[in-house]
Amino acid sequence: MKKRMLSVLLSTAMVAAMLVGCGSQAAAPAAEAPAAEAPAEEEAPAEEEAPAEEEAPAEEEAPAAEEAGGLIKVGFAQVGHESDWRAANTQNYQDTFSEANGYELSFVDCDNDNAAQIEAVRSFIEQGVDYICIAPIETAGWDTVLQEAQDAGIDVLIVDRSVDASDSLYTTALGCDMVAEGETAGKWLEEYLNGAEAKILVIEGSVGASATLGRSEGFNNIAANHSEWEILDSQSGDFTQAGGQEVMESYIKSYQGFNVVVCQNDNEAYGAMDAMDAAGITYGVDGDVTIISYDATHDGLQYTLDGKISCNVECNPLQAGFAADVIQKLAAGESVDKWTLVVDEAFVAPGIESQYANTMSDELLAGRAY
Ligand code: GYE
Repeated sequence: MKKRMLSVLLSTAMVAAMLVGCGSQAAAPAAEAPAAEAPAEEEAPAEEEAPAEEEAPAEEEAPAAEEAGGLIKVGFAQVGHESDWRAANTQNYQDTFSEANGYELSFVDCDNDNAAQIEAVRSFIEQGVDYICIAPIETAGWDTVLQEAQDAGIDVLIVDRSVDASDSLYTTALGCDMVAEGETAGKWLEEYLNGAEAKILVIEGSVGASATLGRSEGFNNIAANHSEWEILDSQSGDFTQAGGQEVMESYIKSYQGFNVVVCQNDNEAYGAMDAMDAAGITYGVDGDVTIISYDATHDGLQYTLDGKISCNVECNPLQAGFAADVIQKLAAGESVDKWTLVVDEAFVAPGIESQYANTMSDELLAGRAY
């Protein structure tokens, strides 16, 4: 049952990660983590050292997990491994919820299978973990298993994506505002086109995911104000490069004269660019088609710096520190906010000035570790 007596103080870096805003500064903890050495398993290596952080409060001491009676057991039901964003998010959880930091992490890669994810949560309940983090593949279908966790007295954190279920069924949620991300993309396009016509193709993320639903809703909110914009089609590329390529190849066969492609993550954009390259369609600031992408991972920002992706709306994957902060507070018997927003920015290619986005530069790219 619930084990709230643990009051292990987190390493300074974990706490500092919550205190700084997200955006590029929040990249600091992962940037300093030994990402290349960490195995793709439940636990980060014991030799991993917590990075120093100047924002850390003075009273935060090194973790005293053993004295406090053992490691905090955390189960994490991760979406899968569909994208570079996801890989960075997984690495960040494995680095943060390490034994060295006072945790025993049970990590399950649910491979984008909703039923498998619900079963993973059930097995965490059976194992009697102290806390469960769920990055929900889809928004729907969570009521029963969340009720089971609540009945078992286990705090649940809904992370990254959101669920339809009542917030009385989980302890807290954290992540980026997907609707706001979609609106940022739409407002940037509005500013960029400045009244010109747009024939838009959208490559959506995974069906039923809040990241997909929110980004579509936000973009459509802005598109609704523009009779000169036409969304020709909107289909799922499943947040993968192969999916983005496949959808773009079929769009190229079906549509002519499109001048905007919105990819709901960077990996889809890579696939869409491959498809356009093969078809001899030019894109980017000097091409016929304007590409908007989301995530702003390192490679996505490289393409933005190169002028191939015109606008890239960030979604910060370095969210584990926020989850650790919540868990530490709960372990100490403190109350937590129902929702923690991870803030994002947006980036545009050199030569574009925008009130909604930073113009890419070598310096901005150098600060992007994932
Ligand atoms: O944009 C995509 C990943 O849920 C915000 O999932 C996340 C999304 C991210 O596969 O790359």
